[in-house]
Amino acid sequence: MKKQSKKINLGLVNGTFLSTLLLSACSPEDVVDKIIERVIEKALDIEELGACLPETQATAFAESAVDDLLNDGISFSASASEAPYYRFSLEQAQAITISATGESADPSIILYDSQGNSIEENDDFGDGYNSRIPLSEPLDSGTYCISVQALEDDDIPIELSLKAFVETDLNSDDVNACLPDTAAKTFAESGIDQLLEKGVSLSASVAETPFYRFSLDGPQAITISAEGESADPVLTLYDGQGNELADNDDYGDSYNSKINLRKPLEPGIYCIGVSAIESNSLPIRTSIEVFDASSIDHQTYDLVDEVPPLDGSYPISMFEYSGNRASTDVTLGGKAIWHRIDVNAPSIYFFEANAVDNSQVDPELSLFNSDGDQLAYNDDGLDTDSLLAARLEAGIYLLALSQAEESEAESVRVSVERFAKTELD
Ligand SMILES: [Ca+2]
Ligand SMILES: [Ca+2]
Ligand SMILES: [Ca+2]
Repeated sequence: MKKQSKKINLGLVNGTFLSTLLLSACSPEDVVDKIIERVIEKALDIEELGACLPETQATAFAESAVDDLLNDGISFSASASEAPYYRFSLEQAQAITISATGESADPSIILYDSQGNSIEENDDFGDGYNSRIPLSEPLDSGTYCISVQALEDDDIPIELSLKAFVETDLNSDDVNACLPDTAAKTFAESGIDQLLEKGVSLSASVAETPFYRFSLDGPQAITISAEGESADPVLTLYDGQGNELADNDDYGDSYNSKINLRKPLEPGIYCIGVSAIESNSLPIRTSIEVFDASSIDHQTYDLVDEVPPLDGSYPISMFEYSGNRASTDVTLGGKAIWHRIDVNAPSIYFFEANAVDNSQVDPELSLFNSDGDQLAYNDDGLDTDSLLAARLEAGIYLLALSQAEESEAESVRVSVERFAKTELD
């Protein structure tokens, strides 16, 4: 599914706010937390919904108490802008579960008592973006209110439901996780280390085989691929305990998936989950081979699908600092422009990308560590310009400047400002 993956979106209102905060700094940790919190709020443009007070207008779940309806459950579907509040009453104490479903809206819910005191809240339950409040302890009889907010899009319908609590509501319904007892096909009887050079692969539909298990006897940097464009595969890698390590839906310019693990996996047991967006009955070829940096197409760096290597085989610029600031004008076309940042001591960094010379370019910034993990991303901080804040430990980082909307090659000024932690003491 071609969809921009959800990224940590950090932005800032303006430099003034930052300077003020930094000058009034008393404790660096506090300041940074404040800045980052503020930045996240601004970037996500979250308007705090007020508490649900007795006089607050709310959609009623039923004309009278909902007790008799809980076994079957009751639900409403409406966007958060249409129905931000729901009210219900209980004649007797009841253990209930409240759910809000609509992943693309990214719901977040709060349960209030009749006076507007919040009892419980949830944004994301389990792996996805849906919300759930499972209350194993019965709620007393009385009137309650639920607020529903959409963090992503408040015009997308969210299904809000209320039903009797059952024990399994406490489990995240991540049916896709590969747990130690999950049935899975294996690539080999034992460790696949010796087979990686040639690669191992198996072909099956998701309906036949949703999981593949393999083990490594030594540390190995590997590449996992799933091919079958008409099925539109999605790959997820789990460790032996079922913890998710990495995932990918679409890689490069296709619907196939690929996970490159340039940092070697430790010896142990791993499991690959293969799902499909289009079809569970079409075959998908799942393979594992040794990771080979030279096999990576430069286009994946141009498109910010992968972090380029630091060996000089791909152009990466360094900032030229004057004091703690650096700024450079670049011409940004269809390819990302990469900068390397060497951090010697824990510091706070601010990156900006601004269109200059009246250019119409819409820049975006992504920050990665040298393992290729994305640490921060911002498209629009102020207008369409980008702004990123990050607290960085010593190490090597990479900043990608790219176009959010493809346009002609245009001028962009990319700037960086750093603050050593000690300067904030
Ligand atoms: Ca959510
Ligand atoms: Ca895919
Ligand atoms: Ca932008």
